[in-house]
Amino acid sequence: MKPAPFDYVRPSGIEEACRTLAEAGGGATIIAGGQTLMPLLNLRMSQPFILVDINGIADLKGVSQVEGGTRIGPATRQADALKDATLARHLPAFVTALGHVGHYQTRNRGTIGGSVALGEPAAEMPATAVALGARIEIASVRGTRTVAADAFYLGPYMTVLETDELVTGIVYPDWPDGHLVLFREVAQRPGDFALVGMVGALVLEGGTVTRAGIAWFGMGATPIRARQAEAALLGTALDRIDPQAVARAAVADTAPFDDHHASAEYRRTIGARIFARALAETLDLRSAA
Ligand SMILES: Cc1cc2nc3c(=O)[nH]c(=O)nc-3n(C[C@@H](O)[C@H](O)[C@H](O)COP(=O)(O)OP(=O)(O)OC[C@H]3O[C@@H](n4cnc5c(N)ncnc54)[C@H](O)[C@@H]3O)c2cc1C
Repeated sequence: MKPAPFDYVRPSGIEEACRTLAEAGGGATIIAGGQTLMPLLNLRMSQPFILVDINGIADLKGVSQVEGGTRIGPATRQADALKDATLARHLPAFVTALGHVGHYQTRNRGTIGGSVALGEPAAEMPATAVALGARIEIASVRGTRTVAADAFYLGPYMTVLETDELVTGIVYPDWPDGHLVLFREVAQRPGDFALVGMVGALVLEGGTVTRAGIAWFGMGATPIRARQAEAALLGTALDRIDPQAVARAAVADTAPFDDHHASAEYRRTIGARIFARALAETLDLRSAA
């Protein structure tokens, strides 16, 4: 199928993009990498009358160090972020998770902001933003606002974004050098969306966990912070950590559903297993699940 007719604009600045979105009164859609949007247009599941292409806006691209964190422009290509030295050094969990987003070909076009804004519950980037405590910068003709990733996701493909709003940056707070990365996902094939996955970061000081940020994907309608597991780990010495008990606590925070790929029960069972294994291996605990 071919898309329904639409006008195409390619603004060169954020202000112009926001103005176009506002003037369209809900009839415009942003296109970034197009990896999700193009099929939706072709199937006519999305029928905007204006397509706002943000790829000509230089201010929306690139990675920079800002006070207290690392900022990623939303139009940064996934393939470029994968090769970025700043991200490799400061956000290894982000880079690990990004390596599981789609395929080489889709990452060459797909953007970080597109993944974050889409709000697919089984996607890696939204859960990574939640786990690492990212803040999402948003602009419109009405001004700017910043929303914690935790509060950004409302449901499957549903976020707090209004139709006239543009994500202009994603800021990940600093995690200290040498922090540990947690990542596991189960998918039917490499490059597929995960059936279930978890991502996070841990800081160890003197054999005790002093900071933890962990989130699930594919385990509910939104990315889900593993709050009970984080609480169980914080302040706990390595030799007191029972990976299976922490994994059970982590699963208690989830709300998986049945779909044609897997049952909720499967997701709970496999989720607990991958969580316990990731934890045991990352912390080098002998009682691996
Ligand atoms: C074969 C295949 C496999 C894939 N596998 C995975 C996978 O395993 N994991 C995964 O996470 N993804 C996967 N994807 C999707 C991934 O490739 C996309 O990059 C991502 O979902 C959307 O990013 P995009 O830049 O292409 O956004 P687009 O398709 O251009 O846009 C997606 C949505 O985000 C909105 N949007 C984009 N940028 C902004 C912005 N700055 N502000 C506000 N709204 C914005 C758009 O309006 C649209 O609604 C896969 C895609 C394909 C084709």
